[in-house]
Amino acid sequence: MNTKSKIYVAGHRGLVGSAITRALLREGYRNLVTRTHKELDLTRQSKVEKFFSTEKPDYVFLAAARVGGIFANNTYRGDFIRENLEVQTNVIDSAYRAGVKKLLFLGSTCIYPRECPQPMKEEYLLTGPLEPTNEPYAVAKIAGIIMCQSYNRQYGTNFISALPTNLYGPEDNFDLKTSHFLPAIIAKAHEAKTRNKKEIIVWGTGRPRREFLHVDDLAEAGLFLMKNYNQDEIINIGAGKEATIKELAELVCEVVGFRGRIVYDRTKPDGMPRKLVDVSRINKLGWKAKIALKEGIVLTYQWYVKTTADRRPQTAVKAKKTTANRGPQTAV
Ligand code: GFB
Repeated sequence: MNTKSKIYVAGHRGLVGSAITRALLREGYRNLVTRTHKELDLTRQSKVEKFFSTEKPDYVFLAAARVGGIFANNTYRGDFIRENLEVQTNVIDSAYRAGVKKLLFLGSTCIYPRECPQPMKEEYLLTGPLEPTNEPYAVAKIAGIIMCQSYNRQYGTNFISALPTNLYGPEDNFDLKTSHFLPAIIAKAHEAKTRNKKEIIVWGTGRPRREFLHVDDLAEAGLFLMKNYNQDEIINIGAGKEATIKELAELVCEVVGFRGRIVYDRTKPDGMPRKLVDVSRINKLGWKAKIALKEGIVLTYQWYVKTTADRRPQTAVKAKKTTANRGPQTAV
């Protein structure tokens, strides 16, 4: 991949795709191809085929997906499996047909077994039952990985798959019904602080442990793998550190400046007990995460206040249609 290569970033407006686009531009890549969801619906096979046969990109970052937090995954189960299967099947197959030199497919660490030994090594995939709340999403993502590997074996393509841990950063979704944990707590703590509320509600017991990676680190890793990794096997991308939901919620409240109570709603699911990835494979290749968690949360909160929070004074749940609040379809 060189600065003149034609690169298609699928899902360039989402959390991941926008970070990859920023990283590519920072590194001098100028021949980027993007399409908004309105311009190209990736669930429509014939449209995707036409786009690829016309544009003929050299490289593809497949960052388009139907994504969301634990509630969205568990509620829109049919949409999550259908849309992800459609989008990834259309893009991967069209990329092969159009002669794309290399494609990066992004999975997620929630596709490892629910009771996976920790930290989760790449070889633990498909060794046990999945976490029920995100099974449809996980099955779709696993299908995408196997599809890339199968195309490599049968057609000689170079389609690689990486598994990022839980991500956060600018362009995240802050809608409380569909968002992931970190943006949800930022939005809740900010609203409580600005409205002088005494408490915020955090779902579950606070006991699950999560690892978080700033999306700009993920984008750097994505470019690194596009340049340096040509293997069939999946590869983890993470920070290699974890904390409990309780510790993380307290850290977010500290950054936001909310000093009230944190109340745990135990009627809500905890999801996977732990999800720490083993990052030794990517570390050995020469990539390491750089952005410390607290620094990353500060940057994300600043971005949220600047772009989103001030425009939605009513309630944090009724999100307006700003770039940050397009809900779970953001990346598609
Ligand atoms: O980020 P999150 O929604 O997804 O939830 P997962 C992480 C943890 O935060 C769970 C707790 O234990 C939740 O119970 N939590 C506490 C909250 N308060 C909140 C809140 O207000 N909102 C949310 N969303 N969570 C997802 C998968 O799992 O991970 C996806 O469902 C995806 O498929 C993603 O792969 C990376 O980390 O549990």
